[in-house]
Amino acid sequence: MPLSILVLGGDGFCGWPTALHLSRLGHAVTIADNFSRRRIADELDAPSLTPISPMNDRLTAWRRVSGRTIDFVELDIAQDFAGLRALLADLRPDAVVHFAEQRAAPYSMRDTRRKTYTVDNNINGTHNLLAVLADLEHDTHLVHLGTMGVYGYDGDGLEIPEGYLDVTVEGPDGTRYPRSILYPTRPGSVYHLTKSLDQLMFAFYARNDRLRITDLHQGIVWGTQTAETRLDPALVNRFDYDGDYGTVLNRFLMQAVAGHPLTVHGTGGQTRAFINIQDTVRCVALAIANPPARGEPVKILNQAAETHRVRDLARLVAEVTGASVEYVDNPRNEAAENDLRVSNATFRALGLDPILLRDGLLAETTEIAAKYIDRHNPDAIAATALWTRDNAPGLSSAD
Ligand code: NAD
Ligand code: USQ
Repeated sequence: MPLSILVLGGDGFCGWPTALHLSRLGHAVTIADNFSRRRIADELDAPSLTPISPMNDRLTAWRRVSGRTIDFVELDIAQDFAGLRALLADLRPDAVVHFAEQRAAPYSMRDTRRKTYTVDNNINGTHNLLAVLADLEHDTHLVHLGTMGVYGYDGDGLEIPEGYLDVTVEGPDGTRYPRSILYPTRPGSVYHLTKSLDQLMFAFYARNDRLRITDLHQGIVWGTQTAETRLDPALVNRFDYDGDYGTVLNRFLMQAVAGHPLTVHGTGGQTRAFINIQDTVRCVALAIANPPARGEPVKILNQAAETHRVRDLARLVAEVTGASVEYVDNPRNEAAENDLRVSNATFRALGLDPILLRDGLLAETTEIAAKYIDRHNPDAIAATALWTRDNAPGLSSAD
């Protein structure tokens, strides 16, 4: 059944292809975005490697190739509460997909200004949205893009469940109390901290106002294009490669094309969860089609296809492309080595058959990087945001 869907943050890397996919499925889609991602790219002198058209041109191209219309509203959901309320009151959407947050961990750790910006933007935006949804009582399903990183990365091989941990606590008289608790968070950056705080706000509004909420704990997204963004050059998705917003695998692929050594942080022993952008859009559509019932706890799904160790990724990209690998001082404060096992049972049960690295799409992303490599700023490649002063180059934690 066609739904009315509002995509917050629909000009971004995940939001834009998701909006197109939902439109192609026949839903009536409206995008709201404040263009902060484009402004921060200018501030960092690191525009997307792919040329991103103005929103009007993107939407005109979509109308031309699909015959479908997507509406757009320029709106800051963290700053303009009245505007957000008016939009939701007018649209009465069946679902809101919430991508509209500052999402780079390094950017959130740059300095106090970026730390407070990230908290103000992400926490106010999410809370404004929840407060409006509770006030309007339209029974809108909220689908939020969360992150695997809230669980922390010092795992010892325990498979991370989908959001909740079933525990039994023994009282002083020996009585055993079963509880289902939110999996304890262990954020590794101010950005990941905001995602952990989001979780508490969702739990509160699901319980207090019976909001229907799905929180998708997504792994690191790689790739660029989807079936819809390939349809016209003006629809191309963004490709961030800089030290703040470039995610590790896309960075390695771009670095290989640029003739830059692959920048492995520390020993490269960090294990992370990954998902291709094409599966991001599929998962969001599946989540919208399978909402929780009113009064249910927040539905938390792990949105990840596979896990990899960073040095193994570098080795794979080096083998495919002939690039060299450089082990650089880790600017972050993170475990040097960790294992990671993740349950993605719900999406598997809903029919997701995810794209894996071995499926050959690395070559496609490399081709996109090669096509636009002349647009890159070599000064933007290095990761310069330090987690603590102890991470300054040449200093080890023993210094
Ligand atoms: P992005 O920065 O490319 O897109 C975010 C969009 O939201 C941008 O267009 C930005 O302008 C907009 N935005 C930010 N604050 C806003 C505000 N206050 N009001 C209106 N619009 C605002 O990021 P992305 O990679 O598309 O990530 C989207 C979501 O998915 C984020 O919440 C992120 O935490 C999550 N996520 C991303 C990844 C990844 O690897 N990219 C992985 C896991 C989770
Ligand atoms: N890394 C390198 N070399 C690089 C860049 C990164 O070794 O050049 C390492 C980092 O130290 C880290 C790992 O690769 O250990 C992943 O870094 P990343 O920048 O790809 O991912 P991260 O900072 O975790 O953030 C990204 C998105 C964020 C999302 C998160 C999902 O920017 O929005 O929430 O992935 S997750 O990691 O599962 O929490």
